[in-house]
Amino acid sequence: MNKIRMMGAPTDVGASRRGASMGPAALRVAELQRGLQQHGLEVVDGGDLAGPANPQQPPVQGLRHLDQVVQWNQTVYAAVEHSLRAGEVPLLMGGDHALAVGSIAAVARHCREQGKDLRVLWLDAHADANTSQSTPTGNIHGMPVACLLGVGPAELTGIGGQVPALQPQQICQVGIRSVDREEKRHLRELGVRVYDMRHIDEHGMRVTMEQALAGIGPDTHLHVSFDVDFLDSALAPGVGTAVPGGPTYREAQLCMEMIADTGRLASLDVMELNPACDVRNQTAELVVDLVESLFGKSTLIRRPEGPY
Ligand code: B3U
Ligand code: MN
Ligand code: MN
Repeated sequence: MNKIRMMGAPTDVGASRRGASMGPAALRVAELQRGLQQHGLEVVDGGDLAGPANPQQPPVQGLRHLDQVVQWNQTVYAAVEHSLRAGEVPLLMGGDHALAVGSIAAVARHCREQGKDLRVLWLDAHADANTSQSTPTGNIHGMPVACLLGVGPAELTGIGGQVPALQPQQICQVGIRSVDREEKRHLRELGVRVYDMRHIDEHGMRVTMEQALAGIGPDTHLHVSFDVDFLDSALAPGVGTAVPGGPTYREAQLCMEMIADTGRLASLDVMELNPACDVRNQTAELVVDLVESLFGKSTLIRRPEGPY
């Protein structure tokens, strides 16, 4: 595994509930860097990126804080691109999930330049495929998937220089259990592969992840965009928009371990951790535990020849 570069994006401009801006600090307090280093990984903490404050304004034409979201995304885009160019594994610590536009646009550009096959795994309770027309809230953290697929304000869809940044077959969602009515139609029209909680209930996490990871090969760059509200809300209260009925601790561990087994994880977003909603930093500690698994904490005790 190449050197991992942690970078914080301490903002909540894409959300209406405040607090995700404290996510990077909570992950540092929960010792993310040391947790990963314990497993022999090289990890640097590049500190926090800077951007505009949260003006706490209402949405304008269905979009809250568009200018601020664009500025933060441009900064994230540049930082992730720089890290990938240096041969590192960028680990973006959000911050709200609107910043996945900049992060994934940078990864997509890098993959185009390097001739790599990009696959994005979107772990989330929400589909994040709203538009300014369909959004019930105006919050741009409910829109990054649509933006990456070319549907959204030009200032966001154009980040990275190619619209759309992603093709629908490159992204696959797992854990989804809260989708707005219009958003559901978008998802179908866009052709995004969604493994929702119903699918996990019926088939189990193992089969679900086998399906989600199918086709990953030696030339794949696997990007994981981990919205912490993916996890069951009883387990992970430290998020702004908690939804019950998510993966259990064991299911989440298996999910992360199966991703690690591919050996193709090359970039990561850890988003929406909200310490203002957490209890004694327990969600941050759980996230550190899961991110360790994502980077192969338990690989040595698994059979070396897995199905991936
Ligand atoms: N779908 C709702 C709720 C939501 C989406 N993402 C988060 N919340 N974190 C919306 O506002 O678009
Ligand atoms: Mn999300
Ligand atoms: Mn979410």
